[in-house]
Amino acid sequence: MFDRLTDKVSKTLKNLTGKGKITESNIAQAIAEVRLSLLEADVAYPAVQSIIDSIRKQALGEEVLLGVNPEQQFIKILHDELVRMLGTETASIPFASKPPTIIMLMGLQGTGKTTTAAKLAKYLRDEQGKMPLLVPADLSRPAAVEQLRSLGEEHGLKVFSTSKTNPIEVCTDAVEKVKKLEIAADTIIIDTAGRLAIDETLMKELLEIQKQTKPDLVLYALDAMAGQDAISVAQKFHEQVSFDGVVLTKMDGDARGGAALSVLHQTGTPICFLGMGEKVDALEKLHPERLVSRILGMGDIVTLVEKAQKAIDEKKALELSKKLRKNTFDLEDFQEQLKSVQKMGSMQDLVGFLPGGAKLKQALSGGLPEREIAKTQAIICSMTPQERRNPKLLNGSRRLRIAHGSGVTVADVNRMLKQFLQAKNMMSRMTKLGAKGMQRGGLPF
Ligand SMILES: Nc1nc2c(ncn2[C@@H]2O[C@H](COP(=O)(O)OP(=O)(O)O)[C@@H](O)[C@H]2O)c(=O)[nH]1
Ligand SMILES: [Mg+2]
Repeated sequence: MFDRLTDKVSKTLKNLTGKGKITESNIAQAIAEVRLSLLEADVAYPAVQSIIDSIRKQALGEEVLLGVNPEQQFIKILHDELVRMLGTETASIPFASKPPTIIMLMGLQGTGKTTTAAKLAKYLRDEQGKMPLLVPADLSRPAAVEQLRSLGEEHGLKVFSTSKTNPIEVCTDAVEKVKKLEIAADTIIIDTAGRLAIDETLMKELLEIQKQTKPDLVLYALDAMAGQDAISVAQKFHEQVSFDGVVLTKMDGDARGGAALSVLHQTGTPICFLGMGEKVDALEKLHPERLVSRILGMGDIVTLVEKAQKAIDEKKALELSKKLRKNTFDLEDFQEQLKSVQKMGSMQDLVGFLPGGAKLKQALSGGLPEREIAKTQAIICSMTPQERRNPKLLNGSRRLRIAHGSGVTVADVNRMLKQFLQAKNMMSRMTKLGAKGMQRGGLPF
C-alpha cells in the first residue's frame, strides 16, 4: 500500500517538475510494438510508417499523465487518433433530394459485391424505409444475375429484369424506368462485374456505367482477408474509376481489418460498412472504436489504453482534490463530478490510494441511481453560473425559480443542495486525511 502511494506521489512530483515528458527514447519500445501490431493486422507498410510518424510528432513533448508510463500514453494517443481518423470520415448514404438515389458497387471478383448489394437493399428497406431496386449488371457470368435474383427472391427484394444484354444498357434502362415511375423504387443498387485482376475492359465498363447513371454513391467492396496486395488494387480502381467509400467485407473471419487503415491512407476514402457474414443481414455500420481495438489487437494493448484512460480520469480527480483543499469546490465541479460518478472510477480509485481511503471507497462504490443523477443535473442546469459558483446565493425565491425551471419541487432542490454540501464535506475531509497520510510518509504534497 505504502509503496504504491509513494510511487504515485513521486510520479506526480515528476510530472510537476516537468520531467515526465514523452521523448523519442521513452517511447521507442512502444513504437516498435505498435509497428509490429499494425503490420500483423495487415496494414500496408507505407500506411504504418506515416501513421506512426505523425502520431510520434503529436506525442513528443506531451506531459506524461499520472499513473501511466510514456509508452502507455503514446498508445493511448495513437488509439484515439486512429478512432478519429476512421470516425470523422464515416460516410452515410447521401440520399438524393430528388429520387432515385443511385448506389453503385464495384471491386474485384469474389470480394462480396453481389452479397453486399443484397445486404444494402435489405438495410435500406428495413432500416431506412426505402424502396430499393437491385440491378444485376454483372453479365460476365450467367450465374451472377441468377445469384442476385435468388437473393432477392429469398428476401422479398425487388430485382430488375430486362431484355438488354449489355451491362451499361441494363443500368440505364433501370434508371430510366424508375425515373418514369414504371418501377416503384427510390433507390437503385447496381451490382457490377468484377475480375480476378484489374482489366481495362472492366474499367471502361465501370466508367461508362458511372457516366451514364451518375451514381450518388460509389462503394468499393474490399475483402478484409485479401492482404496487402488488395490495397494497391483498390488504389488503381480509385485512380481510374474513383469511389466514395469502402465496404470492408468478410470481417467475420480472422482478419483484423488493417486494410481499413491502409485504404483510408492510400485513397482517402472512408469505410462505410462492414460485411460480417454471408447472410443478407450481416451488414454493420462502422464503429471506429471497435475496429481500432481489433486492428491494434485485443488484450494487452487495449488494456493499456484503458489504463491510460483511467489515468486521465485520475488526473481530473487530482485537480478536484486541489479545489477541495482550497475550498473552491462549487456546483459546477459537483456537476462535473456527477458525470464521472456515473462511470464510477475516478474518485473511487483515487480515494483507494489515500490512507483511510478504503472506507470512503466503499461508500462511493454504491453510486447514485441514474434517475437521481439526471434530476440533479437538471437542477444544476437551471441555475445561473453565479449561483453554481456561489451556492450561498440560493435563497427561497431563487430555489423556487430553479424548481420551476427544472420541473422538480422546491423540496427536491433543497435535498440536492444538502447532498452537495454533504459531498463537499465528505470529500474535503477525505482530502485532508490523505494529505496528512502523505506527510506522515515524509513526502511533501
Ligand atoms: N464470411 C463472409 N462471406 C462473405 C461476405 N460477403 C460475401 N461473402 C461470400 O464471398 C463469396 C463471394 O461473394 P459475392 O457477393 O458473390 O462476390 P462478388 O463476386 O464480388 O459479387 C460468396 O461465397 C459470399 O457468400 C462476408 O461479409 N462474410
Ligand atoms: Mg457478383
